[in-house]
Amino acid sequence: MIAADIAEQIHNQYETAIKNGSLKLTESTSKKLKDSVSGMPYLVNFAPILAEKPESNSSSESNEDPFENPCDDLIVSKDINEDGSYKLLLNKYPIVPEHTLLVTNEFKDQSSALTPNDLMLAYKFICKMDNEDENIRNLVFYNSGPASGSSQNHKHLQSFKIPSNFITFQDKLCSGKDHFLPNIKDEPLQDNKVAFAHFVLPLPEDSTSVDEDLLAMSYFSLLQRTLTFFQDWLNEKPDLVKSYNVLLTKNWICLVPRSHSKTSDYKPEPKPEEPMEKITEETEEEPKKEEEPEEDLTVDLSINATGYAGMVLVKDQETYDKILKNPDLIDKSLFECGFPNTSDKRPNEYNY
Ligand code: B4P
Repeated sequence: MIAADIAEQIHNQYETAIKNGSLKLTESTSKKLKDSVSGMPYLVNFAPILAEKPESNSSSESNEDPFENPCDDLIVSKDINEDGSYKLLLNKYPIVPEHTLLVTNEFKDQSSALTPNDLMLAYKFICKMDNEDENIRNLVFYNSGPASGSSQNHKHLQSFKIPSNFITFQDKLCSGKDHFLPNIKDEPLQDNKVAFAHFVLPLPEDSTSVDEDLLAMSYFSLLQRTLTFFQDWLNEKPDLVKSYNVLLTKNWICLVPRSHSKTSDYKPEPKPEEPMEKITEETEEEPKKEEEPEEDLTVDLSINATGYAGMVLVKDQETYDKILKNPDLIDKSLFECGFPNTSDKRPNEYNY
């Protein structure tokens, strides 16, 4: 059982850790943007100070597992579920306050699938943390596999409050829809206006009807579709390693298959060569039109699960400026780090 006052415990521990210098909130500015095609809302967090740090905030420099013996100030609970399975830690390097980590007490691999117990714990945690009267909603996410954006191999789920007044595209997709399990007739929800593949299921409004079985069946039905990509792309891209993001709120669950953790790893397919121009015997040469320089559409983004809820972390000024000028670059980046949207495709036999 998760303690009834867990939100208060997190708050108090966070204050202590800040006061003692065990945790430092990285300064960032945030800006709301919208995709011009899909209308997908974005919240871009710009944290230039992170660009100065090594690629991962983790203690990977020492190859140590930072979650094995965490500093006391970061521990909210050593046994959050009162069954020995999970501890609750504060994120040592947050950019939003009270960002927490649900970490397995025994070492488990971050690429392992979520268990019914993991899912139920995450859901119960959200139920305890959400506060409808105060309009507080929480997101739990899981970055699994090398291309998912994860930097730590010790199994952990993460959670923070969804910024107030931010509506994710999954919220819109699930609005007014009842919970269902996918079958041959009803595929998981997928917004056909965004470029990247994702699979979403609405969860029951009444939290008392949500149990381990319902969460596990929802998760595994989405996981099956997610893993189909790695099966299908095996011949074309044999180096692909199974990676995906899980996003969970009280209202929905979403899985996103991942091909790259950052945009700089993406290599576009080479364009087919232009046919050679015919040489004609015309005498008068037409004056050559001055070619407009092509707009530079490359951005440098590392994307984890939060990106696929529209919350994007930007570390360098150049990328930030480009995104402010052209917010549609976010959808392009989410596509490059994911797989093509499949909402117009009929399910094949692998999906079942
Ligand atoms: P992972 O799943 O492995 O990786 P991640 O969240 O993508 O963060 P990463 O470490 O790659 O950092 P990034 O520059 O992308 O999670 C590992 C978690 O453990 C991280 O949260 C990390 O901070 C934390 N951690 C590492 N060592 C620790 C220790 N000794 N004790 C406690 N916790 C430890 O992102 C920088 C920061 O911004 C990360 O905290 C990230 O979670 C957060 N972030 C990224 N996108 C965000 C968004 N859109 N909104 C809010 N926060 C965001």
